[in-house]
Amino acid sequence: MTPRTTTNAGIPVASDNESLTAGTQGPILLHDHYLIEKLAQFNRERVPERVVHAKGGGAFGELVITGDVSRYTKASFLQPGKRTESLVRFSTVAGEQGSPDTWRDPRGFAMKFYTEDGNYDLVGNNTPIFFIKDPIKFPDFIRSQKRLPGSGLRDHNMQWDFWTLRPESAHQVTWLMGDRGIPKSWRHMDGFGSHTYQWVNAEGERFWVKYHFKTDQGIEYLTQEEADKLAGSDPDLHRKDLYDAIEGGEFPSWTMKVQIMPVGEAESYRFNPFDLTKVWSQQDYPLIEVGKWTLNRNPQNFFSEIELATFEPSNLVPGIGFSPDKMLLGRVFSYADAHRYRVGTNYAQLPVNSAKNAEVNTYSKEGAMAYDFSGPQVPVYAPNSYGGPHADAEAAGDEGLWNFDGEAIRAGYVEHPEDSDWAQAGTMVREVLDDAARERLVSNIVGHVLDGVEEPVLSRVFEYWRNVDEDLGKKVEEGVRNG
Ligand code: HDE
Repeated sequence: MTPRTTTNAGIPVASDNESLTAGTQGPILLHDHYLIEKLAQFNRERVPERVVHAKGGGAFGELVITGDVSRYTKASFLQPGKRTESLVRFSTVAGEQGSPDTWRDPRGFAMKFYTEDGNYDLVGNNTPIFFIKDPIKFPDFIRSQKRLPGSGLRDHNMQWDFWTLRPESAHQVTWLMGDRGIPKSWRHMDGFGSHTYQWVNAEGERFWVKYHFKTDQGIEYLTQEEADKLAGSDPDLHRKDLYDAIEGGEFPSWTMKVQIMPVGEAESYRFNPFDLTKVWSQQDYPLIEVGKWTLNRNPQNFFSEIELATFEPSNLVPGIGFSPDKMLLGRVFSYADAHRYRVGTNYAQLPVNSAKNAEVNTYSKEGAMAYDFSGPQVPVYAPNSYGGPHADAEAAGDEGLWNFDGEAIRAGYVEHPEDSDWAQAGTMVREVLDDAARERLVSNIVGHVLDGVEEPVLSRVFEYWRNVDEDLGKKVEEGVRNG
């Protein structure tokens, strides 16, 4: 026997097929409140899409710590043998909700760990670097990747105008235009925390850390031609691939590793270790295995568990802290602000976002859709004499502080000996890519530039790639000139 349809208030309804009218051809009656409820609710079914990373998908899983990094961090969920429930949302960056999964773009790799010390969010991408190094550029950067103000069309000339005017973008653009720019699926790509974070161990010693999630499925990518075809025939390819893999019991996993830098080495390192457009060489700081992260449960409801899922770099648990990476510090404000706007003041009370394995004793009160509340005996202010929650600096850890001084200034990062906007991109082209990958990189760049890039941007594109690598630049210019 199927359940009875009711109104939102649980009252049985007469029909889902006929509206209430005066006689068979009379006017619809205003007191057909069920008709009104259905139409009014329907008008309000969408929340604003994410201003970036709008198109995505996700799943639940768990992190199991198989290594021992206790000498670097006291974070409880990172101790040997610990098992922590997790949520991930993968996404593209510039496309709107209806855009194809196979557009060339970095992929969001947003992880939430429901730890006993509260939710830890590691909101990364499938690349270890980013296009810019100061958050003040982010709105400009994103707008240059989206749509022209007049026609509402995407525009490669606008993209290259921005990139060639901000040379720090070269490393990330080299990644983007190469094979990693279009992963075959979310299961076949690595994830990165990207930023430098701080780990603090039980003795209060501090380390700089970078996170890597190496796919156990192997790295696989789509060529531009394959991706263009699939954008039309199967625009939700990646969302479907992950869902079907998990439904079929083929649980994708990643091996979590970290690079560790003792805080004292940062100042003399050959690259500025806080500059998000740079990586730390794995010769200098080898990867250390931490654990196994497996996805093994699909969402029951896409809207409530994935569309309304919120991740914030400010959700750090004791034993993990911030770093002088300005991009990370800019994000600390932006994400919770975005959630208050997009989902609502009490977004953290939604089941998918709630700290399900920790006790929440917050003084946040009321606000729209307040669903959770403390008992009447709990004071709504601190300090108080009536047993209300108290802040505990010891438990909170030192939030990853660091030494700094100086008057307020607007400046770039301190240049380290080998810092340059081009060096690491050039190293990647010459030492990481093989001949075939270099050829595909040239062809992807040429194809992208031929689609609408014009002077004065065009000459800057050729100079940009010559700065990355002389031979690459030459090939790009030849390809475009003969295109
Ligand atoms: Fe984001 N980013 N971002 N971003 N980002 C958002 O938050 C922002 C950056 C990333 O699946 C927004 O909830 C600023 C780097 C992912 O729900 C917003 C800056 C990296 C997701 C925002 C950056 C990311 C977002 C939009 C420059 C990789 C999707 C909606 C300082 C390390 C998370 C939202 C999900 C989403 C701000 C740069 C990754 C607007 C200000 C670098 C994976 O708050």
